[in-house]
Amino acid sequence: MGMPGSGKGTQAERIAATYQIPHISTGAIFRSLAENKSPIGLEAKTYMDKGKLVPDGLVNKILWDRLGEPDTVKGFVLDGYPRTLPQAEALEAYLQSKGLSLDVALYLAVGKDVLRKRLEQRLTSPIPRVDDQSEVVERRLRVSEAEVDALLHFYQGLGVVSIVDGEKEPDIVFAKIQEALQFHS
Ligand code: B4P
Repeated sequence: MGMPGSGKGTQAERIAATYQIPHISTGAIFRSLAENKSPIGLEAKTYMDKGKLVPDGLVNKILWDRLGEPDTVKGFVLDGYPRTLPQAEALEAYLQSKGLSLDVALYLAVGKDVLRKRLEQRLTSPIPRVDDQSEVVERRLRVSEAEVDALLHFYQGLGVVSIVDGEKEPDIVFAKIQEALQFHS
């Protein structure tokens, strides 16, 4: 969990590579579906390009499809999901129905000024994202704040949260994440 630009994608990639489990990013799935001009992808793109969250029903559908694939049997790292309280509740119900539970919910804590800078820098990458333009970024930060707080509360209630300082260098952030994973496993 974390605000846009907090490094969820960056760290989830490392977790997946280190623990040999699939990295499931709802944002990346939507971007790839949109690139391939699939109807779900094009619908999701209309929300993403404006800095809005994609509706829960649409996100849950693609997530259940992905979690049903055989490579998830030994575990998985979710990146960018859940992003709202109804998604968190839906995920809990889904996991319970499969006799599974989350090991840990990681929260990457990063201040807004640092987030703005990171997302601005990502605009200069070879494939810039429409949703990293400054006016869209402001909306994403606004939209995300209450949602992230609600998620943090929800997972604190389940006793599975680890808060990691996401402002440090990526290697240091990852070392802290590994400590948290060890603690919760
Ligand atoms: P995402 O694809 O999840 O992307 P993000 O929140 O912008 O970025 P992330 O936190 O992964 O940061 P990153 O590692 O890239 O979401 C995009 C959109 O998809 C959403 O706005 C929404 O519309 C839609 N969506 C996705 N999931 C959804 C859901 N469940 N429900 C509804 N809608 C959904 O890092 C950002 C930058 O910082 C990078 O350039 C990186 O190199 C840099 N960086 C990372 N860690 C750093 C560090 N420690 N120090 C310095 N720089 C760092």
